[in-house]
Amino acid sequence: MITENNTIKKTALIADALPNMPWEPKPADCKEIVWRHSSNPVIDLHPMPKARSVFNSCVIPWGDGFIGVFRVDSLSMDPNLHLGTSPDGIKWTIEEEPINFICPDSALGKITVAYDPRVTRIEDMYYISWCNAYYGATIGQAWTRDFKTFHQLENAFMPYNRNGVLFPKKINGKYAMLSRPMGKGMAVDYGDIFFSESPDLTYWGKHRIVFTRGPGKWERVKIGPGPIPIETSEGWLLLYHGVTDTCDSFVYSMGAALLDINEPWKVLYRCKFPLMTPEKIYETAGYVGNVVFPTGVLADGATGRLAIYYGAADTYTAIAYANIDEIITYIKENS
Ligand code: BMA
Repeated sequence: MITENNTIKKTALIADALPNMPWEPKPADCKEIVWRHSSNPVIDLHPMPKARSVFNSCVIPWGDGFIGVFRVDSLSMDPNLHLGTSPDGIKWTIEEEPINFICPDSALGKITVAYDPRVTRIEDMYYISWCNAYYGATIGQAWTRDFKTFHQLENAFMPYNRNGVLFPKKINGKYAMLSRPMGKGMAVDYGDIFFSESPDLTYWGKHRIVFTRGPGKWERVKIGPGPIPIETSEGWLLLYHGVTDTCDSFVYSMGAALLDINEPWKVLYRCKFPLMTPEKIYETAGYVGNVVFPTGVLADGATGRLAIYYGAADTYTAIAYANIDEIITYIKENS
């Protein structure tokens, strides 16, 4: 962005330096805002004996490397959450067995179906949110300090809801979450992004609409928050998925918006174009073709680099890169 005295105003990424995160410079011939890792997918089909596919997962820095909670679809196609570790954010070792969550109340029920996890660090605590099954899809929650013992919390909302994404800091003294209430199954009567707050992660309220589907065709069927919001000097950067319909299926793309820092239900800018649509073979062909589904992001506060982890075609895990300045400028110029 050019300011009045003709200098480039840089967007600050409010994040620690992360010099060891995956990164590749933008190829010289690339005209896009977001570019793909050259050896995508980073997790291929059948990465371990009991897994059919690993996708829609979330990674964060941990020690000298990285750790993540992964959506693993088993050989029987049942999704569950597994822990994974990596020295470089690219080569992942994923545990064969699902995470064993300590349940605080048997009435919550055993976790049988769990998918699309997000991991949020708030101070020295790590919170996991995911799509849980409790008489239908809702938002499961848990915490850990060490990634060895995991404590389940109450479900955040009543069914039906998906894509619960916790902000990485309290806002006005409260935990803050974006989610996407929705009809049963694949019903698409509605599917818009809401904000909610909670004093204790149990009682969620003060629900506010953030934004609704459309108007662009690429996001006319439903939308949902993606990775945890990214704090910048210009507001919260929200990457999200937008879904359209074609004559035979859905197409999932990645969009972006900038939300107010103190009142994140207020949208400052919303990009009218998707930043990434399915185009590589690993995105267009798989168990569910034409899906890019961003769920994790690594950010380097020193350089403004982003590594976006996304599920491709409900089959693979892939990475794309972006630069915070370019994304923010693009959103503002195309909102
Ligand atoms: C959504 C979720 C995601 C999935 C997507 C595309 O409703 O089930 O896990 O990636 O559909 O199939």
